[in-house]
Amino acid sequence: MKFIYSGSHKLHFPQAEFHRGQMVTPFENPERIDLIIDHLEEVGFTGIKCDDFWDVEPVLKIHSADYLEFLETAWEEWLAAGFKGDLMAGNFPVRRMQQRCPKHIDGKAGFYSSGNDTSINSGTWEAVKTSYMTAKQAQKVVANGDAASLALCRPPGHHASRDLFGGYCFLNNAAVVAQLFIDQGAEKVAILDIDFHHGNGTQDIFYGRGDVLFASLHGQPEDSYPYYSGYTDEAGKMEGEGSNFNYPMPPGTTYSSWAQSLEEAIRQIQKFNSAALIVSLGVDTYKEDPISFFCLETDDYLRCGIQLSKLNLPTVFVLEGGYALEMVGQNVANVLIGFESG
Ligand code: OKP
Ligand code: ZN
Repeated sequence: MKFIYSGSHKLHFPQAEFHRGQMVTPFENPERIDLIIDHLEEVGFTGIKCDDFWDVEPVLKIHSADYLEFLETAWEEWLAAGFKGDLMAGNFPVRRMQQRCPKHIDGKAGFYSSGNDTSINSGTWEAVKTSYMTAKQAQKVVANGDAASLALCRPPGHHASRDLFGGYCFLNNAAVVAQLFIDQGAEKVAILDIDFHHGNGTQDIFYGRGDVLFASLHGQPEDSYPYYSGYTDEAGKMEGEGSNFNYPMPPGTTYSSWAQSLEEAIRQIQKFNSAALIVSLGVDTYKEDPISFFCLETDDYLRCGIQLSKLNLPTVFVLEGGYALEMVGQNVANVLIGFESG
C-alpha cells in the first residue's frame, strides 16, 4: 500500500508542553513522522509526496467558517498583541460562563480550544492545511481503486471538533476523509479509532448523523485524556442514535482483551453495511508509550492489521498518535503488513 507524506508538517513545532506539573519537550513532535517514513520505506512501502491542494469546501462540511478564520489569523493576532512565544489558551468558557467569542486573541484562543496542551506557532496553519491535504490525497488513492492507503498526518486530528482545537489536533482529518467518501456517493462509511485516546472530536462531529458510524477503543475516561467523553453509554443522538460505539478499557489492558473490543467494533461495522473504512490509526496503545497505559506489543500490531483486513473494505488509514519514538515506525508498519497479509 502507498503512504502519503509531506515535509511541511515540520512547520508546526511546539516549543514546550506542560505535562504532569512540568514543562517538557512536546510528545507530538516532528521527529515522529520522519521515523515513520524511514521505517515504512525500509520495509518496502512506497511513499508519495503530497501534491494535493488546499480546498476549503470539504473542510467547511466538518468545521465552522469562523473557526477556520481563527486558525488562519491566530498567530498574527498573537504577535500583534505583543505576545512572545507559542500561542496557547489558558482560559476557557466553562460551565455557566458566556459562550461568546471575545475580541482579544488571548480570549479567542480559549474560546476555540479544549485545553492547554496544544500550541500555535508561525507555521502551524500551513502544517495543519498540509495534514488535511495528505489525508485528502490518501482518500483519492483509494477512491481511484487502491485497496488501502495511509496518510501520515501531522498534526493529528481526532480530538478536533467542529470549532475546537486541542489534544494536539486542529482539523479532523479522518472526519474529512469520511465526508469525502459520502460526497462521492457512499451511502454509509465507518470510522474506527484505535488510537489510545478517545476520538472525542470525531464522535462529536458525527454524533447526530446516521451515515457515519464511529467506533473508538481507548483508555477509560475515569483515568485518561480527554476525561470527559468516551463512556459506553454515549451512543449517538437523533439520526445518529445507535451509530456511536465506545470501548473504554482500564490501565494495563493487553492485546487479548483489547482485541475483543476490536472484534466487537468490527462486528458493528459489518452490520452497518459501510462502503468504506477510515482507521484513525494511533499506536500510543504500545506498552512503552510515554503518555498512555495500554500494554500492546509490537507484534500485536500485525494481528491488529490482520483483524482489520477481515472487513474487506476500501480503507484509508489516517495517522493520529504514537509517542514511543523507538518503535513508532515498526508499530505503524506492522499494522499495514498485517493488513496486507490478511
Ligand atoms: C493526542 B492523540 C498535557 C496532557 C494532555 C493530551 C494528549 C493528546 C493525545 N500534557 N494530553 O490522541 O494521541
Ligand atoms: Zn492518542
